[in-house]
Amino acid sequence: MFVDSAKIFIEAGSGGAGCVSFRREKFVPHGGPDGGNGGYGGNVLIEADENLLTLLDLQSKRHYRSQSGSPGQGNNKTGKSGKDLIIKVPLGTKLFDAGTGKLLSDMIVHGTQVIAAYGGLGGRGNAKFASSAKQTPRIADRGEKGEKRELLLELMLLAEVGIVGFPNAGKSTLLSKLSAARPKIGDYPFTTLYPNLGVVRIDEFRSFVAADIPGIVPGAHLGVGLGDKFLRHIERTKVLIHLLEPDETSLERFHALNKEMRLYSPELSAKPQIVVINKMDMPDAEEKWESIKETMNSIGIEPLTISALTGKGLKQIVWCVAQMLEELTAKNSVELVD
Ligand SMILES: Nc1nc2c(ncn2[C@@H]2O[C@H](COP(=O)(O)OP(=O)(O)OP(=O)(O)O)[C@@H](O)[C@H]2O)c(=O)[nH]1
Ligand SMILES: [Mg+2]
Repeated sequence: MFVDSAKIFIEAGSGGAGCVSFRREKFVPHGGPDGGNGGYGGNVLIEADENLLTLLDLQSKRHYRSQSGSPGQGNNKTGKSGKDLIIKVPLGTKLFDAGTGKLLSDMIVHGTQVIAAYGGLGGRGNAKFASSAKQTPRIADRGEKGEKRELLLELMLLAEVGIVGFPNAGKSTLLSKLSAARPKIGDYPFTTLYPNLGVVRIDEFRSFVAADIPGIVPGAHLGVGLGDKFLRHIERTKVLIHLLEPDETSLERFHALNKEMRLYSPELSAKPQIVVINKMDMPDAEEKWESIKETMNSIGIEPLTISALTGKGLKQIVWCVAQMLEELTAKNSVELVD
């Protein structure tokens, strides 16, 4: 199951209590205070892990607590620190404080760790309270409480390319032909119920990650179909492949999907798109193509044609995406120099 948001409670361990103790040795009648400090409480850490794909684990287990520090001991021995607790999340997870809504971190690099709740400090043992005026202190601190908070985690997939379209357009078929991903394919709408990722090879050295986004229909922003919740997974993409079936309503559908994206976020609809007419192997496709091309050209769009089923035209799409990604990278670096 694909889970892209979760709320969890985390609590870091408390510090161990300080110790009240006095040195006791034969022939030393008045040994001084030797109570050690308590150990630190363990922290709660969040770690980005490329092997995870969803936040499913966090939805089934919602409470997390790291170990507390051990109390200090006599002979000035500091208590053992509590162990840190590490919670792993998929790449692309954003961490928010659920109480304030503040973004704490964006976990995009494999292996990165952030401390989401600090463990408490250990309490001071009585040795720390000794002074010339008070040589036999019988007090020690309690350990400090560990931090606790509610965390909201939101996964936003990291893909450079998003494949969007109406249900049945062939998005999953296309992803399965371009990559090793094996999303479910079916001749009925809403076969795909959650986004799928695939790595697409351009050549020996280059590749990009593409996401197949479940079908969008008019009114998605109002919750029609699967709604527009999955559109957030293309917020980080650089290029969109807008997939259409070859029929009389292609242009209408093209505008309808763009409208849904615009309603979701103007930035989404401003992303560069490659418009692709799929299923060109169908018997009447060539016939319909002429009028589709004409209407698309009239609004300044030059669509590509493919058959995801037979593989025709797929190389061209990959090259076209590669070129666009390269141009965007070059453009960004020029902007940086400016
Ligand atoms: N003839 C033909 N059929 C295709 C082509 N691409 C996909 N199909 C068929 O169209 C149907 C839908 O394909 P999917 O890949 O599941 O479409 P989708 O866009 O992922 O659909 P949803 O997940 O429901 O949004 C399946 O029966 C596919 O076999 C194509 O190039 N030619
Ligand atoms: Mg699909």
